Amino acid sequence: MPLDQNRAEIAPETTSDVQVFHSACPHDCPSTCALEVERLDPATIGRVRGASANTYTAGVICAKVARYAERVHHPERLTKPLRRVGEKGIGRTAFEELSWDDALDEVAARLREAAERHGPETVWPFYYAGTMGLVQRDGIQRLRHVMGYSRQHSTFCNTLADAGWLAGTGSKTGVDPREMAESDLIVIWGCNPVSTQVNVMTHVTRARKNRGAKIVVIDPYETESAKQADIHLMPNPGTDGALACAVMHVLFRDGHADRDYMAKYTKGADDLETHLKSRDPAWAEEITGIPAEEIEAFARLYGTTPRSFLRLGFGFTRSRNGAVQMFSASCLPAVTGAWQHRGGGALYSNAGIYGVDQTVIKGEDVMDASVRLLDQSRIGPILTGDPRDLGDGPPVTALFIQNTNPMNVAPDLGKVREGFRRDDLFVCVHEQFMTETAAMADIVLPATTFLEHDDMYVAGGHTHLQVTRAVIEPVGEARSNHWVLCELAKRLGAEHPGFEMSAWDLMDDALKRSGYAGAQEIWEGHWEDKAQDFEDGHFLNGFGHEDRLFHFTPDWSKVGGNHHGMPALPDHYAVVDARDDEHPLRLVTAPSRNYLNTSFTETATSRKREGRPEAQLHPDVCEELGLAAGDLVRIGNRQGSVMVHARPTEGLRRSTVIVESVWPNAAFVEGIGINLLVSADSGQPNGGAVFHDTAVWLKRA
Ligand SMILES: Nc1nc2c(c(=O)[nH]1)N[C@H]1C(S)=C(S)[C@@H](COP(=O)(O)OP(=O)(O)OC[C@H]3O[C@@H](n4cnc5c(=O)[nH]c(N)nc54)[C@H](O)[C@@H]3O)O[C@H]1N2
Ligand SMILES: Nc1nc2c(c(=O)[nH]1)N[C@H]1C(S)=C(S)[C@@H](COP(=O)(O)OP(=O)(O)OC[C@H]3O[C@@H](n4cnc5c(=O)[nH]c(N)nc54)[C@H](O)[C@@H]3O)O[C@H]1N2
Ligand code: SF4
Ligand SMILES: [Mo]
Repeated sequence: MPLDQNRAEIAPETTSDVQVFHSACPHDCPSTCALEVERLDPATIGRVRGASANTYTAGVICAKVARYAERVHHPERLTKPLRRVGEKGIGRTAFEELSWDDALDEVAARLREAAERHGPETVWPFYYAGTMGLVQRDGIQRLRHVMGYSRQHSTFCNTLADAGWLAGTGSKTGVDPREMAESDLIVIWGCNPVSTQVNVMTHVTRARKNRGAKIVVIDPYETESAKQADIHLMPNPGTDGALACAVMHVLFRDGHADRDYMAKYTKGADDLETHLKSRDPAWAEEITGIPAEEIEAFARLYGTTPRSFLRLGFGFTRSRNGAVQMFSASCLPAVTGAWQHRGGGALYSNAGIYGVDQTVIKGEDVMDASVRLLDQSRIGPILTGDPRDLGDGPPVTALFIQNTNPMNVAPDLGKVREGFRRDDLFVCVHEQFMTETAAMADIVLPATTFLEHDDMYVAGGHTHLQVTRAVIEPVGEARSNHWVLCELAKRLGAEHPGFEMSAWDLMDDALKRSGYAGAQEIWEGHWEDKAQDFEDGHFLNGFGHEDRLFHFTPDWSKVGGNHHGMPALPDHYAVVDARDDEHPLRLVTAPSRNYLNTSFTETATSRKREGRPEAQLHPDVCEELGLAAGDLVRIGNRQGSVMVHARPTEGLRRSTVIVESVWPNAAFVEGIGINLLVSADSGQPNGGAVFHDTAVWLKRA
């Protein structure tokens, strides 16, 4: 088997015994840590550490990536192309090995056949965030656009958060996260950084040590981050809009609103003040469950601390009203003018600062906007033929999947499973492991990890652009996404300059087009810091909208087409899956610490640390139902029910249940996971999955 022709040389050797190479964490985590990887020999890595020279990573990474050798050199890594000869869903024993040439020929033939029969839109290249590298993640777009295959609306993760942030600020940028060290108050809102982006805590800890900063966490349960906070506000899920309004009510009422700032930098302040009159802490207590005194105290603290930093996460946007929740929270620093102060303001994401031109990587030059757009979070309804998604178009009869595990992570899992089981659906999955999605495939192709291919990374959670080279040779016959796409392109007759270039050259070309130094130069320096200056980071030269103002009265139609009924001002937008007599609890499926989505569910250490899927329940609820720790409970709604073990805990409200995720289906007693209960409804105005927005019933199993 020839080596990957499209891959640059692996990193050159250094002199010491164990050689250390720069890399970057490819996982879908805002931290995008700068890494130092020990290479024991050209095929083997040792420990992975955080780069201490990187001012954001500052030498710290999460435990699961520190032991990445366990994942790269896992005995169950896929090492050969496979063809399914047995039943769908069983796993490895249902597959036989075949050569790369045969496998690629077969995939190309099946995609061609499908397109000949139903038209190219019947083929759906499906991808997400297994690697966040700009070349290896997004190259699939090029094949899609050249071939006229169905387009994908990527809504698993940040669609609702983006919509809400953009509505007010108009720009996907914010304050440099390193400034948190200079804050006096840090509000961690709807995120759980101890688990989901550990480096936030490094900078939070600095503020606490150096300045005695106060830490507030706003989360429906007592996460590890909440345990470290001075104040934990515990809202009912999906009610942060009400909390934000009540806080602003107090800010106006008690003279903490900065009228000069608002006059200069914002639009709609008078309407806002009037609107907030009726939204006092007592009103918000009814909705959020947070006692009015706690809201008052938090508002006072926020209003009297100029250097107040909001670290806004994704968690509180994963509901039908998620965009409004994010928008409402983002209004706070525009009321107090906290944006003007070092260590003040807010950060949701800095993904908007990089401006890397991905036209060639994604083949955007040949994209036909009239080709249908399928919403990835609705893969269940789509594969089961929902006319709301397919309209007059053809059914999806061929899926080519890279970088995602929809059989676990997608909403409405019952339909996803039903869809994948269809006999008339051809599925090719390019994967590192025999995931439950790969097990449904007709052809499985082995994929490299980030340590076996070249790529470049931007980060939402900080400001560095990083270029990496492969550190080790591919494991077995694993090949990169880019290589597979180029080989398929050849066989499908897909012509585009991007298929003639190596991953390295694609990167180099994109960087130079975007005004950066070339790939080699950045790789040698490990990263380039694209931090904005103070004025821009704090929007002191104006916000992102044409009028340069922050909008308290957003134009939702500019953010997405489905804006009917959305509130004109920050508010509690009561469109969530509300509790009722039959469904008295609200389910939140927050990420678990030792998995990253479903990545690492294959590693023994993560599995051991997580134990088993559990429902965290208030002790009173357990008592009512006669439940002891470890008893099986059944949680359900109209979509179905799943069984998990009960874990009584004081750290949540009686009406909230937490099942940390994302476990393989096979970890559940009945072989189907928590996303069975999550709706495939999309949030307004631009879509977005609603993973934490589910009313459920619960009983002893
Ligand atoms: N260990 C680990 N790290 C991860 C991931 C993982 O699976 N595991 N996933 C990665 C990915 S893809 C992403 S997008 C990020 C996401 O990371 P975060 O931004 O942290 O978002 P979530 O993890 O979805 O949710 C964070 C918290 O929001 C809370 N939450 C849920 N609903 C509400 C609400 O209505 N209001 C409020 N105030 N809080 C709410 C949840 O309880 C949870 O503790 O993390 C990344 N990092
Ligand atoms: N219940 C619940 N469900 C959720 C969430 C939640 O909080 N709760 N979070 C949601 C969120 S925020 C997200 S982002 C999605 C994420 O969902 P996914 O993007 O599907 O994330 P993973 O489950 O980690 O699956 C990524 C897969 O890509 C593979 N992979 C990694 N690198 C490469 C590569 O270079 N090439 C190829 N071919 N494959 C590769 C990995 O082995 C892994 O199996 O899940 C969503 N689902
Ligand atoms: S904290 Fe996030 S970015 Fe850093 S190593 Fe862990 S998963 Fe990767
Ligand atoms: Mo995500």
